Amino acid sequence: MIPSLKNKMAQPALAGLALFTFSLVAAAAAPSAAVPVKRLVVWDGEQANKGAGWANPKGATVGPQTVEAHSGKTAVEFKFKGSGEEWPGTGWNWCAFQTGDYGTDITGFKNFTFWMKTKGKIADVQLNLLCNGEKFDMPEHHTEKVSALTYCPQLLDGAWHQVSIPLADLKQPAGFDPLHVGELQIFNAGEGDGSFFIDDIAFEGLADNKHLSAAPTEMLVNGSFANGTNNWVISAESGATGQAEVVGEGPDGKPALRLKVLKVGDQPWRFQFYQTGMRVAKGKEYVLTFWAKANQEGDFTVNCQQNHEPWAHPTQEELPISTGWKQVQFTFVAAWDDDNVRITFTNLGTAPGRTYWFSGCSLVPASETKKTAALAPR
Ligand SMILES: [Ca+2]
Repeated sequence: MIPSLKNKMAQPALAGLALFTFSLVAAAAAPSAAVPVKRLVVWDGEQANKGAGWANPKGATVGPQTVEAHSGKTAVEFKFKGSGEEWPGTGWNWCAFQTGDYGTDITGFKNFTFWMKTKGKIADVQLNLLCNGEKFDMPEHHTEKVSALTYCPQLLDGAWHQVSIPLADLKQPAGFDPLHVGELQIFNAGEGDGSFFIDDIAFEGLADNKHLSAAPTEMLVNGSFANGTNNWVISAESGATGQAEVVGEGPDGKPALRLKVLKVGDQPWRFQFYQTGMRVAKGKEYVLTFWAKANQEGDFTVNCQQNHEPWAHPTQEELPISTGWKQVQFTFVAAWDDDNVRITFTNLGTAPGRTYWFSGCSLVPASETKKTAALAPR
């Protein structure tokens, strides 16, 4: 019998369920690059060490430990004891059960993979993936379960093994959101008394999906601010000071970067924020889209700038900002072939007390069409 796992988080009274949260360093599990990557580690206990879990039945535990690890010093241990009736199980959520726009976009990947070591009496290792919902654990969409033993028959021999499962085998039900996957569920389907050690949870391999390769490539990392201010630089200098915080005050409660000017410097641009490291091609058009508002009407400037000498920024635009959320688009044609440009939101340091909110930033190539106009420096 498979117990109903539906609404398990929404019903904390469910007998035997234990929820474990770990406020480890909220380090970035963010994708390491905007271009398609061949491997994305979502949890390894070291660089990507955010996470929280639940375990069932009563007495079972889950959490990071440092006795057994595949990488570094840390792996998750799920320790359980139970009869086959109970299907001892756990969920390890690498978004730490954050609600909203969290989770991993798995659409570009071919395989789900992790390292595992087992100890004690084990019956089977069934697993599936969960996506995040708009609210905490709702809707709870699971892929179909598979047995890890199908992919790694020697898994129960007590040594570390990599288990690699084609995502195509983890069949997604209607409504499953592959853009926000956040949890590995894993079950000992049968009688058991032992431990699963899990480390280096990752997605690997590029999906051979023509439809996806035609989609625009997001060039910003953490443009949504879902990972706080990771990948962004907030700069106040020459006397300018300010406060920066990521808050849930964006459109529809999404994360927003809130910047408050405390003191202005000698120039408005002394207070700015930016992201670096994008590659642009001369003559190619790019579209920056974001949401913005302020506590007073005014204007500010966005540009695409070289992130090195001579810091040229021929492509910039002064934009109005109002007290209500507005989605803003800044289209520019790259003036150079350059693999280290930055997108800067600047001229923010105009008056003490002025507060800005930015949310949902995205930068994509407009098309492959070469443009010849608008290349003249201003
Ligand atoms: Ca590790």
